Amino acid sequence: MSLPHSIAPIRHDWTLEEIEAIFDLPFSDLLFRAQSIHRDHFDPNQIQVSTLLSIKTGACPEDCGYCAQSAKHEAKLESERLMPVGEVLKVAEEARSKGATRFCMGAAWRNPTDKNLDQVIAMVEGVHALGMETCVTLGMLNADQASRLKAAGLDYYNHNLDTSPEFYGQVITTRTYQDRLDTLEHVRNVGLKTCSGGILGMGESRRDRASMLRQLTNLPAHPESVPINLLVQVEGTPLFGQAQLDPFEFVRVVAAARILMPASYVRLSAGRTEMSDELQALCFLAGANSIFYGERLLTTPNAESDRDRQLFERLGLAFEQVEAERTEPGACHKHTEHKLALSV
Ligand code: SAM
Ligand code: DTB
Ligand code: SF4
Repeated sequence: MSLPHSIAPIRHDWTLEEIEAIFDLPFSDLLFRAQSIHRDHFDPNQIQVSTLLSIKTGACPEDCGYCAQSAKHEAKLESERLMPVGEVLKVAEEARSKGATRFCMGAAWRNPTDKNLDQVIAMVEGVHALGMETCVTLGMLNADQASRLKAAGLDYYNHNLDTSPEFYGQVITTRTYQDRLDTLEHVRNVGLKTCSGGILGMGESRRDRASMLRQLTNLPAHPESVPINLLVQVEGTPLFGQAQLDPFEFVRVVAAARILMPASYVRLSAGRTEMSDELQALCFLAGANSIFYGERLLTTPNAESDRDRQLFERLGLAFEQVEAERTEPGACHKHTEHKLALSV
């Protein structure tokens, strides 16, 4: 007779030492633990699929060392003004017809002005009316802007911590770590779902990676979505030419994120063009259950959709479709399967 299986509690009090011990586990033990926790909360063969669109590109006043869109760097990039609502909705409709259930819109702003926000709100309402989940990432928000977005029907706000508090100053100097935590607090306070994660491969140490995850897991509520980006190296940015991260270290971070935030979606985010199919499969095994799908991220190419469809088919994975009734972390997620055939 097998012993009853107890589900690990959702915790917000992890110490750095505990998290470092997770990172130090033998690889197979780490993956087994992550996959077991994953199965307590999710169907392991379903992947949430989001499509990303840059609604306002480049000329950003911030100096994030990884980003092609900073006006402070030499990256070759055509700046574009805020897209008209109709054009955005056309792209969203196309993404929906290919199987995406969430549409994420990104703008290269330090923070939106109230006039900017009026236009973004029209986009959110339009995408919502298409029956898709909506996500925006617009930089820093104040409390009032967060509640306006909530009232417009926005589902998620993406705002990444990017790295550990200790390493942060080597990557960004124009806004503080506390600024980011404050924006996340405004977003949480109005009942928007938070999407927050970071970037790996910027020259940070394993301790920094553990420390970043500690910040995320010890927030008052776990972000519902945790994007783990592999740095996309863009010529002209300060971080171009960084040494490549050991791919197994990337998988370890995904597994640790799954263990620390059991009921959150962990997104295998930027950087998939540089990953083999085998590495992505290991990430799914480690508990990643969300991807960006579609040919472009914001300013750089994403993995080809054909390749993704083939990979899903080879691995027996399906696009997840969230039912109208939404669920919160901690509850068991309710999904229906979205047949891949629909997306071809
Ligand atoms: N300007 C807004 C902000 O920074 O909050 C929103 C857009 S910004 C491009 C969103 C996130 O994309 C960043 O926080 C960062 O984590 C990620 N990102 C940007 N450039 C990247 C790159 N080259 N490689 C990996 N991730 C990147
Ligand atoms: C996130 O964590 N990754 C996305 C999204 N949130 C906005 C952005 C990735 C950007 C990759 C580089 C580019 O295309 O400019
Ligand atoms: Fe601007 Fe966002 Fe890029 Fe930073 S990450 S430079 S805030 S667009």
